[in-house]
Amino acid sequence: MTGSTLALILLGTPALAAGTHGGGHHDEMDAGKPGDVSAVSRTVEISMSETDDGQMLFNPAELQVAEGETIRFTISNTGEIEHEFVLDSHHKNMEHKAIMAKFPEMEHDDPNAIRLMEGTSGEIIWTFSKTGTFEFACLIPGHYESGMKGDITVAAK
Ligand SMILES: [Cu+2]
Repeated sequence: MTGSTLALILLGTPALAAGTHGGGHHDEMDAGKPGDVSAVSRTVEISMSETDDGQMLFNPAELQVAEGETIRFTISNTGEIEHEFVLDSHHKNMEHKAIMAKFPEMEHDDPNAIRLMEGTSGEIIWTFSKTGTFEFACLIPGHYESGMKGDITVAAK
Protein backbone atom coordinates (compact mmCIF):
# COMPACT_ATOMS: atom_id res chain seq x y z
CA MET A 1 0.00 0.00 0.00
CA THR A 2 1.35 3.40 -0.85
CA GLY A 3 1.47 6.26 1.58
CA SER A 4 -1.27 8.04 -0.28
CA THR A 5 -3.74 5.14 -0.17
CA LEU A 6 -2.97 4.67 3.50
CA ALA A 7 -3.76 8.32 4.10
CA LEU A 8 -7.07 7.92 2.30
CA ILE A 9 -7.97 4.91 4.42
CA LEU A 10 -7.04 6.73 7.59
CA LEU A 11 -9.43 9.49 6.59
CA GLY A 12 -11.97 6.71 6.72
CA THR A 13 -14.56 7.15 4.00
CA PRO A 14 -17.23 4.47 4.37
CA ALA A 15 -16.66 3.23 0.80
CA LEU A 16 -13.00 2.55 1.44
CA ALA A 17 -13.64 1.04 4.81
CA ALA A 18 -16.03 -1.50 3.36
CA GLY A 19 -14.05 -2.30 0.26
CA THR A 20 -10.53 -3.18 -0.69
CA HIS A 21 -7.36 -1.23 -0.39
CA GLY A 22 -4.10 -1.20 -2.24
CA GLY A 23 -4.22 -1.38 -5.98
CA GLY A 24 -2.36 -4.41 -7.25
CA HIS A 25 0.28 -2.01 -8.45
CA HIS A 26 3.82 -3.12 -9.09
CA ASP A 27 5.56 -0.27 -7.37
CA GLU A 28 8.39 -1.01 -5.03
CA MET A 29 7.22 -1.41 -1.45
CA ASP A 30 9.14 -1.44 1.82
CA ALA A 31 10.10 -5.12 1.56
CA GLY A 32 10.80 -5.17 -2.19
CA LYS A 33 8.42 -5.64 -5.08
CA PRO A 34 6.13 -8.20 -6.73
CA GLY A 35 8.26 -10.75 -8.57
CA ASP A 36 8.05 -12.21 -12.03
CA VAL A 37 7.47 -15.96 -12.28
CA SER A 38 10.34 -16.29 -14.76
CA ALA A 39 12.74 -14.92 -12.14
CA VAL A 40 11.83 -17.35 -9.33
CA SER A 41 14.99 -18.82 -7.82
CA ARG A 42 13.48 -20.67 -4.87
CA THR A 43 10.17 -21.88 -3.53
CA VAL A 44 9.48 -21.51 0.18
CA GLU A 45 6.52 -23.36 1.67
CA ILE A 46 4.86 -21.74 4.64
CA SER A 47 1.95 -23.12 6.61
CA MET A 48 -0.47 -21.20 8.80
CA SER A 49 -2.23 -22.91 11.67
CA GLU A 50 -3.37 -22.82 15.26
CA THR A 51 -2.23 -24.96 18.16
CA ASP A 52 -4.41 -26.62 20.80
CA ASP A 53 -3.17 -24.16 23.42
CA GLY A 54 -4.33 -21.10 21.49
CA GLN A 55 -1.20 -20.08 19.63
CA MET A 56 -1.34 -19.17 15.96
CA LEU A 57 1.76 -19.82 13.93
CA PHE A 58 3.59 -19.60 10.65
CA ASN A 59 5.91 -22.50 9.98
CA PRO A 60 8.68 -21.75 9.32
CA ALA A 61 8.67 -18.36 11.07
CA GLU A 62 12.11 -17.31 9.88
CA LEU A 63 13.72 -16.94 6.48
CA GLN A 64 17.07 -15.78 5.15
CA VAL A 65 17.15 -14.28 1.67
CA ALA A 66 19.88 -12.85 -0.53
CA GLU A 67 19.37 -9.39 -1.99
CA GLY A 68 17.81 -9.63 -5.44
CA GLU A 69 16.38 -13.09 -4.88
CA THR A 70 12.87 -13.84 -6.16
CA ILE A 71 10.96 -16.25 -3.94
CA ARG A 72 7.78 -18.12 -4.67
CA PHE A 73 5.93 -18.40 -1.37
CA THR A 74 3.56 -21.33 -1.38
CA ILE A 75 1.26 -20.62 1.53
CA SER A 76 -1.13 -23.18 2.99
CA ASN A 77 -3.73 -22.60 5.64
CA THR A 78 -3.69 -25.94 7.43
CA GLY A 79 -5.60 -24.57 10.40
CA GLU A 80 -9.30 -24.43 11.16
CA ILE A 81 -9.90 -20.69 10.77
CA GLU A 82 -9.11 -18.00 8.21
CA HIS A 83 -5.59 -16.53 8.14
CA GLU A 84 -3.54 -14.17 6.04
CA PHE A 85 0.07 -13.65 5.06
CA VAL A 86 1.16 -10.02 4.75
CA LEU A 87 4.76 -9.36 3.79
CA ASP A 88 6.04 -5.89 4.65
CA SER A 89 8.24 -3.91 6.99
CA HIS A 90 7.37 -4.25 10.66
CA HIS A 91 6.40 -0.57 10.65
CA LYS A 92 3.97 -0.96 7.73
CA ASN A 93 2.50 -4.09 9.24
CA MET A 94 1.79 -2.26 12.48
CA GLU A 95 0.08 0.57 10.58
CA HIS A 96 -1.93 -1.98 8.64
CA LYS A 97 -2.78 -3.89 11.82
CA ALA A 98 -4.25 -0.74 13.38
CA ILE A 99 -6.53 -0.33 10.35
CA MET A 100 -7.54 -3.99 10.46
CA ALA A 101 -8.48 -3.58 14.11
CA LYS A 102 -11.04 -0.97 13.02
CA PHE A 103 -12.18 -2.77 9.87
CA PRO A 104 -11.72 -6.54 10.41
CA GLU A 105 -13.58 -7.49 7.25
CA MET A 106 -11.37 -5.37 5.03
CA GLU A 107 -10.22 -7.36 2.02
CA HIS A 108 -6.76 -7.22 0.54
CA ASP A 109 -5.78 -6.97 -3.04
CA ASP A 110 -2.25 -5.94 -2.27
CA PRO A 111 0.45 -7.88 -4.13
CA ASN A 112 2.30 -8.49 -0.86
CA ALA A 113 -0.63 -10.15 0.90
CA ILE A 114 -2.91 -13.14 0.60
CA ARG A 115 -5.87 -14.12 2.77
CA LEU A 116 -6.78 -17.79 2.86
CA MET A 117 -9.76 -19.69 4.17
CA GLU A 118 -8.99 -22.79 6.21
CA GLY A 119 -7.87 -25.71 4.05
CA THR A 120 -6.84 -23.55 1.09
CA SER A 121 -3.51 -22.45 -0.32
CA GLY A 122 -2.09 -19.80 -2.59
CA GLU A 123 1.12 -18.14 -3.59
CA ILE A 124 2.98 -14.87 -3.67
CA ILE A 125 6.00 -14.24 -5.88
CA TRP A 126 8.22 -11.59 -4.41
CA THR A 127 11.54 -10.00 -5.36
CA PHE A 128 13.62 -8.90 -2.39
CA SER A 129 15.20 -5.86 -3.96
CA LYS A 130 16.18 -4.25 -0.67
CA THR A 131 18.35 -5.42 2.20
CA GLY A 132 17.05 -5.32 5.74
CA THR A 133 14.76 -7.09 8.14
CA PHE A 134 11.16 -7.56 7.11
CA GLU A 135 8.18 -9.36 8.48
CA PHE A 136 5.33 -11.60 7.44
CA ALA A 137 2.30 -11.36 9.63
CA CYS A 138 -1.36 -12.25 9.99
CA LEU A 139 -3.16 -9.01 10.76
CA ILE A 140 -6.59 -10.46 11.47
CA PRO A 141 -7.40 -9.05 14.92
CA GLY A 142 -5.79 -11.09 17.70
CA HIS A 143 -3.70 -13.31 15.46
CA TYR A 144 -0.45 -11.34 15.54
CA GLU A 145 -0.61 -11.27 19.34
CA SER A 146 -1.15 -15.03 19.33
CA GLY A 147 2.15 -15.53 17.52
CA MET A 148 1.39 -15.10 13.82
CA LYS A 149 4.53 -13.35 12.69
CA GLY A 150 7.80 -14.29 11.09
CA ASP A 151 11.08 -12.59 10.26
CA ILE A 152 12.78 -12.27 6.90
CA THR A 153 16.38 -11.11 6.76
CA VAL A 154 17.63 -9.92 3.39
CA ALA A 155 21.42 -9.81 3.25
CA ALA A 156 23.53 -7.96 0.70
CA LYS A 157 24.95 -10.11 -2.10
CU1 LIG B 1 -4.25 -15.58 11.35
